[in-house]
Amino acid sequence: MDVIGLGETMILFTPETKGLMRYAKYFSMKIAGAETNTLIGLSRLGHQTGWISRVGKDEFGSSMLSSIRGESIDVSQVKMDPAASTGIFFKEIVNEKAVRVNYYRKNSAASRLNHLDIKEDYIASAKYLYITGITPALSDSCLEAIFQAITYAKKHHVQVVFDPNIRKKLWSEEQAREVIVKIAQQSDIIFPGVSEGRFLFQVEDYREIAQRFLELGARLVVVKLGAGGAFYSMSNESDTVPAFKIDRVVDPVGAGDGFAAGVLSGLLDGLSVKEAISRGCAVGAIVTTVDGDIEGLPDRELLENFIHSNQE
Ligand code: CKP
Ligand code: MG
Repeated sequence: MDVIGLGETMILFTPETKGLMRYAKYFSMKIAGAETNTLIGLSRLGHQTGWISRVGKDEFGSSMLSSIRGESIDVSQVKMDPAASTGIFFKEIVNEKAVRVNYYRKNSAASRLNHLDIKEDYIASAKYLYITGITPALSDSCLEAIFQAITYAKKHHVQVVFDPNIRKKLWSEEQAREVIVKIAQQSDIIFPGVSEGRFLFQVEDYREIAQRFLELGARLVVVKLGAGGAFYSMSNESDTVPAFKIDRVVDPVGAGDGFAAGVLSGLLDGLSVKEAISRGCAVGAIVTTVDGDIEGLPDRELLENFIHSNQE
């Protein structure tokens, strides 16, 4: 296995029309969740991935499982929980600049994930463990599950890759700060955004943000700068990687997950860190040009064509 991810995936409803969702009559149904967005991105690029989670024993859970299995992700560690429902959320595109996410996920099946759901052998079989700051915000048992997975990863020299993905709707600022820092202290690779660095360390400069994460113990920190590309820092090297140009952002949600998929794919392929991050920028950019969190994730051919056309 190349990458194993753990976290909640939800059914995503998007109104067919833009504007306030209170006026929407028709919705399209998709699936989305930060960790599986990344795993699907990796799988489309040919890497072996697995997902640990729970879904409800309901129609949405069945639909989600077959979609994710259909993306060639191993779902042997996903339980169908008869005691709770699959989480759902709505993505309201009010206008080009205002995209709002409305969750209906409290006490969902995935929030009942616990440390006993994490199998040591399974974690040990991966090169990378991919986690985000969303999972520990879901419940105490999810928080324990995250730390259990990290413990097994450390024991078996599996690299821990962490996207802070701070969701203020899910927990208090104090809790978020405390837990995100604790996870960062155990992570090898971290993908923060500038606003997350600002929130955690009260500093604005992306170089400073990277430095703070390095001091917590990470080996590689990649700060996402959106249209400005990315800045990475390691003990002996740091640099800025330019972004790819796109005509128009159709839907920004999922770009960070696509970015993570691109970087990990590059590292798995043995590219240099800088080249891997450039692949991350490319995948993140492509994702924003398509409506939906996973629909824009490219396969190798689409990725190569995009990179090529940007170089012309
Ligand atoms: O940070 P991103 O826009 O890349 O993440 C988007 C995902 O998991 C989205 O798919 C949603 O389901 C979520 O983040 C979340 O729980 O907010
Ligand atoms: Mg993100």
